[in-house]
Amino acid sequence: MLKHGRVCFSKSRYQSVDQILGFHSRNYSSNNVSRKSCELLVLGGGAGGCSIAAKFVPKLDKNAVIILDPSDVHYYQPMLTMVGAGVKKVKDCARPMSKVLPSGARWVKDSVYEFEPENNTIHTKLGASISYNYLLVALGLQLRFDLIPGLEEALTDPESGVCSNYSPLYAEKTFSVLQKFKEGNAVFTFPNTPVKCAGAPQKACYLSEDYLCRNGKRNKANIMYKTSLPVIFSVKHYAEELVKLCKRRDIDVSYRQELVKINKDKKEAIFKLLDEPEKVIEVPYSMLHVTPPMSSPSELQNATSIVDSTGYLNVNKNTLQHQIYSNIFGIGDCTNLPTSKTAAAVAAQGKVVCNNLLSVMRGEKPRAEYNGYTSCPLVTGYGSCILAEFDYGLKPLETFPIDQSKESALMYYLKKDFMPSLYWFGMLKGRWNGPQVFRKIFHLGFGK
Ligand code: FAD
Ligand code: UQ1
Repeated sequence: MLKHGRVCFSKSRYQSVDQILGFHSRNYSSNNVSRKSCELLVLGGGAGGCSIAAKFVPKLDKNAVIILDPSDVHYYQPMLTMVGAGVKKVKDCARPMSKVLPSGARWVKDSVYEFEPENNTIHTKLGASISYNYLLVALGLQLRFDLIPGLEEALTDPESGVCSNYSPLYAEKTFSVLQKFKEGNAVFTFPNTPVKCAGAPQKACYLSEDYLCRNGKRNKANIMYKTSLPVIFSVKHYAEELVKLCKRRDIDVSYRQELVKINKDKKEAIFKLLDEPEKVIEVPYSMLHVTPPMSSPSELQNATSIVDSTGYLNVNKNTLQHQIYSNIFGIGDCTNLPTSKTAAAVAAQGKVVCNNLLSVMRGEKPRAEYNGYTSCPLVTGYGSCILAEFDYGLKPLETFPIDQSKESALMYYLKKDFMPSLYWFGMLKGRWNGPQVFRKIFHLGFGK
């Protein structure tokens, strides 16, 4: 029996951003038809869902692909880091969903509510049922700002000094907090849950530190990076450089500390010491950049027959096929793939999902294998970036024939100016499968 709990803070927030931006839905299927069916049902029209739908539309009959997503807006989330630094605006990250989804697919503007995998059917929030021959689950992550008492109240107060690049609602506030900063502690947090783009909390910290330097306020600021993790970054090759960078720039890094409460009126953040769980510390702040706890979407967590014990879609880590239901595949942040959750990882997973789903459709075994490739452009300042790329074994898998653990201006401009086009015109059109081809060329055919 599937459960029906709904705790989806992030979705309602996203819809209000849609309204702020003035994007209105059009060109989507009517929801008053209560039963639909299709060859391929794609749950989620984000980075993974949109790119896979774009790959399959030309291969299948017209209207054979249905994409289910409630959001009017598709966000290029990696750009939110640059929004927080004042380099871009939220409107630069946003496009109407109707314009990015492939035109040969049917978009149903609704949310999955309940799964019935044994009958190849899902049920939606608005009461429709959709049956499928094949299912792709690409639901992303749910932001849980609500789990930290005082956080939502502080985020919506323009004078609180509390901000977050993780939501399009608050990313521009990061820059306004920086502009208003006079003196005191600037604190950056990393929660005690899996997150998307595990480098983004650090990027916010480095860019803010650079901003304060360039604006003559650095000597009045005490910069603190407080992470729940025991290390600054999971891959040693990059972690060593990042630790040196923090020392050089006088960024005070504390490990195994989790933000558990905000006292907005006293401008105090309460952290739990994870290795001494009975202890908390109170940290006064002038600026507080929060990376919220995250989880897989509630609807997915409730579908106990298709998720693992942590609530993520239970897929084979190499083939991306579901561990129990052979006609279900997963991609991206909502899966239990043991790699860092990024759009770059999704791009590399896309080719594997496409090849393996086509094999299964032909009655063959899935043979393509994903190696865990993921990438995180760790922006370290206005004009510098460390481009981390690695695999399941946490071994560097670098595209360019240089040591990418060193800060580079080229990687900064690649991230700021090239990646957005690669995303909108390559990845979302189903044409970008990650940099493997270039890695092989740059490493004269010897790269993995
Ligand atoms: P998403 O792209 O989040 O898409 C999920 C979709 O599912 C959404 O459209 C949502 O509306 C929909 N959905 C949710 N619930 C339901 C439901 N019940 N029914 C139907 N649809 C639903 N990655 C990089 O590679 N490089 C970076 O530099 C980088 N920086 C980042 C910085 C920030 C601040 C953030 C927030 C992310 C960053 N990422 C980066 C991560 C990247 O954006 C994600 O990993 C990527 O978008 C994941 O793709 P996805 O398809 O799994 O999920
Ligand atoms: C990437 O493929 C990708 O998806 C489009 C990103 O998200 C925006 C990235 O941040 C990165 C770094 C990659 C990897 C691409 C190259 C060229 C190294």
